[in-house]
Amino acid sequence: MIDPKDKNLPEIDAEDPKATEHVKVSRRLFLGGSAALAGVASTFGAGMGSALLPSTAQAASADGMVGPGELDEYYGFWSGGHSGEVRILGLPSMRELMRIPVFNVDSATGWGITNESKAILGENAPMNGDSHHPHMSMTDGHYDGKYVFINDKANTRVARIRCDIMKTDKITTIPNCQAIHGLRVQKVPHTKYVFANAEFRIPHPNNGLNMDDVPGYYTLFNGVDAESMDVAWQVIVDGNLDNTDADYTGKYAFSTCYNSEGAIDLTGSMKAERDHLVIFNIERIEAAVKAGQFITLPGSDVPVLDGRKGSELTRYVPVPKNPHGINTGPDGKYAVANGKLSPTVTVFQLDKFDALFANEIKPRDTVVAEVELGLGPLHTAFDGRGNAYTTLFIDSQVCKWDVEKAIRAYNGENVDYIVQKLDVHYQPGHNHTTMGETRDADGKYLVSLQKFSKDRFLQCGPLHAENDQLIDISGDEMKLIHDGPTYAEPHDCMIVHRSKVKTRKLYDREDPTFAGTIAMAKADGVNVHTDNKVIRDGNKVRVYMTSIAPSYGMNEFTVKQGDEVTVVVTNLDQIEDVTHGFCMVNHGVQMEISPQQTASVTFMADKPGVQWFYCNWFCHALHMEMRGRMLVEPA
Ligand code: RUQ
Ligand code: CUA
Ligand code: CA
Repeated sequence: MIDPKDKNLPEIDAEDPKATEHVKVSRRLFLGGSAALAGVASTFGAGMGSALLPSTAQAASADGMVGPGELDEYYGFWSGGHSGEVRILGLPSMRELMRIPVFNVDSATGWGITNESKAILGENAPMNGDSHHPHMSMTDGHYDGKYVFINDKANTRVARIRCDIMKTDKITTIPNCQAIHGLRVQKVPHTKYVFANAEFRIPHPNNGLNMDDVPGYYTLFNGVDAESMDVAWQVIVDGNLDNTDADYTGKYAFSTCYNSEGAIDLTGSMKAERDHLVIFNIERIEAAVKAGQFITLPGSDVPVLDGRKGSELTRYVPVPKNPHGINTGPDGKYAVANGKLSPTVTVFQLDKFDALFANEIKPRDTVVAEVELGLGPLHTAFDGRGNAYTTLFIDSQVCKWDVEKAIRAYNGENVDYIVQKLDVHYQPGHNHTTMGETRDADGKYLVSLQKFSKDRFLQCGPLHAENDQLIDISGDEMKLIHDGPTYAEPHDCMIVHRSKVKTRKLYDREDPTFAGTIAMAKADGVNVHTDNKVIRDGNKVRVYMTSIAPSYGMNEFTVKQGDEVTVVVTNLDQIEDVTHGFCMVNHGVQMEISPQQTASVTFMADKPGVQWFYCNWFCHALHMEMRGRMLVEPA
């Protein structure tokens, strides 16, 4: 299963007894060292970073078991739903490896507390979020390991995570709309745009003067520039926007709509037998922007184009009924819309879209199959062998079906297109296959994300975990191999082979996420990598300190009551995994400082007397002793 030549494997050769011994000795020294104490720190110089890597490098066995110390084959990126974060799981073990705070406050890392994270979040940013759809940037339809993008339905934002450090580095609030839901990337030729659906229709301008003009409400489809994270353009649509996907030519993106009725209540949004898929012609949108055929809406200068029915920028294809997920197959031939209130999926043949936009065929001529699978189809995944896997929410099943056979059946042939139905527990929403949203779909595993776990786990009160199940799809039959409880509420996930992801072990000292802090230090005449200094600037005090396990470069500093204090800590340790923290007791601040990182936090020194600060990331045998005093002189 694992290629020993895989560049991503640890540098230490597990077969080499000396290397393994080296690891053991280093680990013992590092975690247990009671001799040498402070001196231990200085023995960990540069070049020993690899000493802490696992000593074994076998991966999963065929049944999905990944033993202690063994590495997973895939990174899974899970949205955190209304927790607002993104989580990284290893597959097939389903072990949670990391959490990436995005639209939430994170006490452990100081996300939402540090100056660096506040600069990314924006001043006065809302600190809640609802993240649904994580998707990695692509080049020519392959994951390129650069970024993961994620929507925030709660506060109409799109965020970007840098995959080299697995931290959020940009967040954009989308103007003129409410609730970004569906999000996908342009797959080909590369991710120039992140496509983002604004779900809810609102009046324009939304100033309280036209709230009763419900037919006049509208919403917008957004193209966000993946590099600058600026909104490049917005397209007004009929109906609302639910999920979205893109094709493998780079020409089209398409979104489902469940409220073509334009209703403001539940009954109204279920009236029509068919809603629609709206297809966006990216080239025409770009040309229209270039030609200046746009308006702007109050409050932003983003070009806004009219893509309502009759526009040359869009086409509307009727689809039954309140459709939800839209998923492009890895061969680029078809996309599947999932019927939700209809037991059907609708299969679009993507190479017909050119003819549709040339007015040579009718919208429904792009549909090559519309077949029944079961109750409540929500999302579809693919294995790269011609099979599709659709979640059936109401039936609590995953339905495996053969796409080509479904097309033949739709054309009147007597073939059975359903391959297998597997019970899942319970009520699945999204599902995802390994590499399944790229050209590299490898058909090994399917993850089915269930909204309910009911009796699957020990009870923990009225609130239940969700249940993410791992299914082996490598053979002819789907086999359920793992139950994975998750906290509220992963909506979606995305599974990337580990060969696609290259992370840093230490920070680059010039990393842009804290470049502003280093520039501030320079202006103060401070080199954060060598200096321990206190700079007074009126009633603002900037405290620059280094850290090497197990001590800060400064044992104490003195300020006056009422000062605004900014503490900047630079972690000089060069050993992988030796992260320090900084917590000022009774001041509501703490943060992570990983090796070679600089981080800062600002607070009011409003209490006179001795105020202890300490390191809150376990870094050394003398971690408890890694502390110091802020001496606050009374006003
Ligand atoms: S949605 S359960 Cu927010 Cu992706 Cu379909
Ligand atoms: Cu430094 Cu704990
Ligand atoms: Ca509807």
